[in-house]
Amino acid sequence: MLNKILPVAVSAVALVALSACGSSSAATPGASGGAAGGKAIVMGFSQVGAESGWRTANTKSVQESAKSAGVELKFSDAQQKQENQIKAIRSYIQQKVDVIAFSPVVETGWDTVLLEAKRANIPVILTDRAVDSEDKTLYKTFLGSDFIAEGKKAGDWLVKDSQGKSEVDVVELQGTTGAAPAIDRKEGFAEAIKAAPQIKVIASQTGDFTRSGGKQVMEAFLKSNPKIDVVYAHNDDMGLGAIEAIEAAGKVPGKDIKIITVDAVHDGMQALADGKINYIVECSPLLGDQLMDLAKKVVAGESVPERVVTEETAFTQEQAKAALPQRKY
Ligand code: GYE
Repeated sequence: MLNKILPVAVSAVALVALSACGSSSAATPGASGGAAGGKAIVMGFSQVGAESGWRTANTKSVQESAKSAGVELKFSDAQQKQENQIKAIRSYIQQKVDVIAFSPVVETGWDTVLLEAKRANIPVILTDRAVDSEDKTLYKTFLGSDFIAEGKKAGDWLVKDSQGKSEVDVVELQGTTGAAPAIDRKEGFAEAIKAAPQIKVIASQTGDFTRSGGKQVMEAFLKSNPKIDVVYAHNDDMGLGAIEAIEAAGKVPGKDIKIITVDAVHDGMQALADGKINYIVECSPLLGDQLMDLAKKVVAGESVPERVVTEETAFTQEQAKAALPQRKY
């Protein structure tokens, strides 16, 4: 939107300057695009895709915050493909944007393009997901959740819930293969359930963070495993897909098979309040305001912390009922 508005606004100023004919208008230097006079920061943002409710809320947050912070946002959706993100970043470098922000779909394979940005003197901010790179100078800061802690919270709840039980068989629906939240949520959960040897992960596969992926993988799990006690899904959408598969198999989600998910987006919280999910670990998608603040600082050459961690909680069914009316996403 701002992309379109800005050239119009600039040409309007240029017109005024022209019609002022002869008088040395103070508006002219600004109109010709000089850096002085509070020119809006231009941010190139490469989003992962539109795979989940979380992602939709995150995109909305970034777009709204850019608008209210007066940041001109160039936005592109990579449809969950790394090659598309690399293309978008290269095009932002060519366009000489002031700052690049992106949420890397997977952790590895970014060094070359990030080096190109660094050589062009364009600062990079990682938002939501991390990259796995030795070279920490390739980006200024990383804003997002602690995904290992999220996985631990999910596991801790299950350890408590499994007290006194003889064997608890878990199937895991993993996020996108190679993505930071998939790797870390798996790791944190595995760490926590070590405390209860009766908990066993009997199957674990990716559902790509989508509802349809979660449904498909859960259908296959149900066919090949006669006893499933718990589903641990790396996000709400895959958990919601699993609910459909469980119901289609004639079982009751939340009772016959317990479900733990991560995110706490609206549809997940509704299913939790309805008793179909048993526990949700929150992961906030509302990163826009903090991202714009960091961008302004980075562009101004101010120092920023190399890691900014999002604050989050977790919800039981009762807590979801109480929280739902005030949820923003
Ligand atoms: O949990 C999931 C989304 O990177 C934290 O990506 C994000 C994850 C989120 O698709 O729903």
